[in-house]
Amino acid sequence: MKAGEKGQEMKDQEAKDQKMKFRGISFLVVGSGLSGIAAVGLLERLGAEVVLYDSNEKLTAESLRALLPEGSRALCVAGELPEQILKGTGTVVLSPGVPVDLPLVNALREGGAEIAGEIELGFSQERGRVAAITGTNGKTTTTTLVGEIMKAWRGGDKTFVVGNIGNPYTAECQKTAPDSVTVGEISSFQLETVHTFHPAVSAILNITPDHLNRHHTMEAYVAAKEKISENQNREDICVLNYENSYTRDFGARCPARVVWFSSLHRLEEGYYLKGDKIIQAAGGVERELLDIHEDMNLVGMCNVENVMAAIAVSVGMGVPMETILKTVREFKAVEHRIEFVASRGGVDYYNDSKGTNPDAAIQGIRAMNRPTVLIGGGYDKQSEYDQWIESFEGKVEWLVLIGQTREKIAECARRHGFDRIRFADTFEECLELCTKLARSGDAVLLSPACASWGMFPNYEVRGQRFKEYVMGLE
Ligand code: UMA
Repeated sequence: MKAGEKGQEMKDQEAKDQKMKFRGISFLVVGSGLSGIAAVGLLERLGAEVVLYDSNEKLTAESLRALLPEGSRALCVAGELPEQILKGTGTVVLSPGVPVDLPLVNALREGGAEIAGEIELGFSQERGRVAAITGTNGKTTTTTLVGEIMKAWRGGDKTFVVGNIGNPYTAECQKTAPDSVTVGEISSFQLETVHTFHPAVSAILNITPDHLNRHHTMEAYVAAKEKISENQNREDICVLNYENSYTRDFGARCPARVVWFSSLHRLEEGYYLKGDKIIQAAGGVERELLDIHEDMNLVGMCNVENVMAAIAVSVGMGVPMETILKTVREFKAVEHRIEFVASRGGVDYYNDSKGTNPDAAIQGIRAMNRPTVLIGGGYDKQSEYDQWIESFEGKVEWLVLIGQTREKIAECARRHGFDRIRFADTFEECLELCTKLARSGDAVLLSPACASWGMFPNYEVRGQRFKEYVMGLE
């Protein structure tokens, strides 16, 4: 038998063993969004018995079934969960948007069910190495950049970019191989349900208040983020931001070897910004890697931090520095993250729809270098807006507010002495108003400091609508 055939035989055997492990075990997948549907797909491919459940009473068993691939044997349930399923479930796979402290989840837990999620399930099938990135802001940009670096190093067919970025881990994990790399954008929601997840390199970019309606306290939110490295050891790496008080504190407790990055301080070891240059300091030797103006197409200090983190993660994964730097030089902004859309009538339009919390929106406004008409407001995540308003620093000409939070933000702005505020009832009205208010030389920035829910299904649709409007302007 040739070596290739033997390898294939071993792979087939492994796949059979995995199927045996799952055969007959009953799984309850909660949530019929992206994550839930992909989880059902994986579990069925592994031979497990699956119930797909969604608590949305507007859905029906038929509408859930229509979301599944043809031939799926999963039992579909919408609305109320029958008692016998509640009691007879072995493992529950929660979608990230389902809170882990719901009465339903507590009842399942008390009934003896194990609670897992997309990341845990995907990792159970992982055969390669994993780099995992979390943080309140910058996750998508950093994950995308690391993904591009890995593709340049290992090739597109050996690189999988998964998780919160919108591509469920469970859809890709079976394609992984011993020489493949998985790059995961992992949210705090997803980290709440990991148990054995063990990345070779992890990163926490920053932690600032967000999602407090879900996690309730800052302590719980921070604890969820820290779970990214709970199974790591000194052979693994955790990349941390030296300038964030939460991540700096975590450095002392982190089970992995810490690699720091800093935009403000010179570091003995790690990556830091010196003037306009990103420096690598290692073993007493300093190397100038990049000029942040000449070698980067991304704007804002947040992106300098993202690039430093991406370099640190990639070096940790073993990528040669030349491959990393070449990719960074070619990398353009991620969609919806301080994305330049177009110039119309002398006004530059920027789409930062991913600015879904005050801290992310601060990065957006900081990146502007001219008078700005700013669009804010949306779904109420019980955030505080004071620091965001303070970050306007005379740059914001008008604040145009939409959505559930508009009164709360207006009140906060007035407390800080800012009253150039206008309200709009619809997104269209808001966009037309911005075009009227902006003068040649100004910027219009959609960076709302709030989630889009209530007016849009997600921030992508909000950003897309903004871009369509701008592109339609004369
Ligand atoms: N549902 C229930 N019971 C509940 C709550 C929700 O049955 O108590 C059902 C809803 O009726 C709906 C489904 O669950 O049918 C939605 O599940 P979901 O909210 O987890 O959404 P998915 O489409 O599965 O997308 C999820 C992530 N969503 C959230 O975390 C809210 C996506 O992140 C992620 O890309 C995807 O899995 C793949 O991993 C989005 C997100 O908004 C981008 N993330 C937050 C953020 O970035 O701030 C964390």
